[in-house]
Amino acid sequence: MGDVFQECMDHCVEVAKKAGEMIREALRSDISVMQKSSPVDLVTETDQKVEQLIIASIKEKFPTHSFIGEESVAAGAPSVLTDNPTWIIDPIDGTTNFVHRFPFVSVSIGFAVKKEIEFGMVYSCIEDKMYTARKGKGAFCNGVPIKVSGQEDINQSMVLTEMGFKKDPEHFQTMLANIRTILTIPVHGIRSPGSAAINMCLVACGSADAYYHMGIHCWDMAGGAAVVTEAGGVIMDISGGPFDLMSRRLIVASSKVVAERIARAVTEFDVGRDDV
Ligand code: LIP
Repeated sequence: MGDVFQECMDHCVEVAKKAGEMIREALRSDISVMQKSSPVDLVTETDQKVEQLIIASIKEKFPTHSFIGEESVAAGAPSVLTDNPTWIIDPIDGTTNFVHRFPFVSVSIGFAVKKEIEFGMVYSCIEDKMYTARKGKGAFCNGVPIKVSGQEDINQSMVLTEMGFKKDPEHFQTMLANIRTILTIPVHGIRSPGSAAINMCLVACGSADAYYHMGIHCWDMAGGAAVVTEAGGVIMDISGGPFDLMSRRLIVASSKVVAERIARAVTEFDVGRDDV
């Protein structure tokens, strides 16, 4: 496919900038909030409009490509990754942050070919930070190269995770117990910025040393996975095995030793898959 990928990536950055402008504009007006699967699973008109804008713009330029978009899947579209070039889109990663005007809100887009991520982009649109990465070509924030901290000592690590309400009481207890286990290793601290994609970029630029999560989706992970990998980070499954984009869980870290330490510390719970 040669440098069609670069063309795709340039277009991705352009459309994400437009999406970011739309999100910033929406933050200046009233935000109407709707519920999805539960009172803490939110969607706004802006999520839907931004996704439509992104998909329409990409479809016009690359009509044969496939899409997996958070809001399209919520509306019944399939969430299956095929070999076809596929854009994996989260129009607003951090919707709860957006609703509260908590300033970590991103547009996340990953581009996969034959199920391998070729490039990723995360636009933290309130901070105006554009993270980009293409396979084998490094990771950047606003055009400046970034890299992970390289931290190998878990005791000196800043760890990110998210604390969502879990309907299954056993899952909820396990999530809280995992936080306790990590804190008592001990680590320097745990933070929850509220956007999976931004969390991965924080590890990518060395502001945090690790991030783990069970229960997110491929659209939360695809863009950031490219960024953190190209920044020299390690990405793996929560079990310590290979990362699987459709598995709804991951660990990213500044080093293999930190990622493996987290894998040993956390207890898994079943979160299902995106593609079943
Ligand atoms: C969100 C993630 C966040 C997680 C939420 C949700 P959304 O994505 O980025 O880290 O805690 O459960 O998945 O729904 O705002 O795109």
